[in-house]
Amino acid sequence: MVEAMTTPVKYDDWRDHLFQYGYVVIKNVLSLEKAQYYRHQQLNWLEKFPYGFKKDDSTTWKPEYLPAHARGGMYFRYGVQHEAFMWEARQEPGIIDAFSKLWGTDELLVSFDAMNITFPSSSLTNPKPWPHIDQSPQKKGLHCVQGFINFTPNGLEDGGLMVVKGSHKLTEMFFDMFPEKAKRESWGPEDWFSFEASEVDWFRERGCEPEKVCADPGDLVMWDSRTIHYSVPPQSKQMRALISGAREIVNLLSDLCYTPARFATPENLEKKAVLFKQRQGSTHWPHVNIWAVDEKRDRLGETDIGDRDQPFEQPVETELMLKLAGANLY
Ligand SMILES: O=C(O)CCC(=O)C(=O)O
Ligand SMILES: [Fe+2]
Repeated sequence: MVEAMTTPVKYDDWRDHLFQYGYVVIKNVLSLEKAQYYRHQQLNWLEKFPYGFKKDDSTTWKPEYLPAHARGGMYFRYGVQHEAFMWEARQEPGIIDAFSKLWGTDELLVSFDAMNITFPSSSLTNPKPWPHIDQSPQKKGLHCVQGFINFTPNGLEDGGLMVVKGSHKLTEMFFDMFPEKAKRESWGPEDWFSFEASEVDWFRERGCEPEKVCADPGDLVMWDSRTIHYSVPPQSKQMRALISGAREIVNLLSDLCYTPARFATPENLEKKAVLFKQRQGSTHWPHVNIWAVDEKRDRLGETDIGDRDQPFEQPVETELMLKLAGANLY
């Protein structure tokens, strides 16, 4: 049985905000220099493909010059989840400390999740909100807290993560009231539910308003997987007024999610270790939903000439990394 966190006490730190509003921004988990280093690594990664992307030439910040991605900037393929810099980021002490504090243990697993690089060009963005939660309506209580480490300035106008503030406290009530909705088909994973706009209104009528989450480079954003969330594109007018050089890149981050290793069954740990050895990406979840992200192998409707299933730079396998990956036991 998977353990869910019980209703928390007051901590007098960022955890109170997370539990009350369903999300939190933890400031300066990485230094500005470190954030810039990772931003550099991400852009270099895009330049390694044979599609013509150049980080210093904004005319190439378009899908035809970029590896295949989803929703304007989420990269799931090409073994990116296991690039050396992705693993370096996942082992950052500030990030591990935050998740250890949250769960009350430093024996954690980490997800093999996507990387996000979203450029301000409107052709890259998906303007339609896609409000959803990443925890199954069948699961009770808190099972998963997701996060990302942010590498670029991200203000109100810059697009990025929207949360429906406080909705994590009402999702259970929503599915109790409308049990037939919980059975609605979704695109695959069990731990996903997509809301219609009228359903989000149900939450708004109960005081949960959508809010743009703003963050500076080096900040860690965390949210309860029961909090309704989606991403929004930059509002282009304001964006053009703000842009200069590399700061035109509005949303550059790595998705991160850690949960206690004891949440995983031995079977899931084994599956996770296999995915890790094969350098496959998986879902947002570290301890369940362990399967390879099976994306289509084409790009812009054609055979992908830059397709690959291994990272360009293999990560150095540290003891911590092997434990986070489920390959070594705690
Ligand atoms: O782009 C974002 O910030 C949100 C993406 C998302 O839904 C997720 O990471 O679960
Ligand atoms: Fe999500």
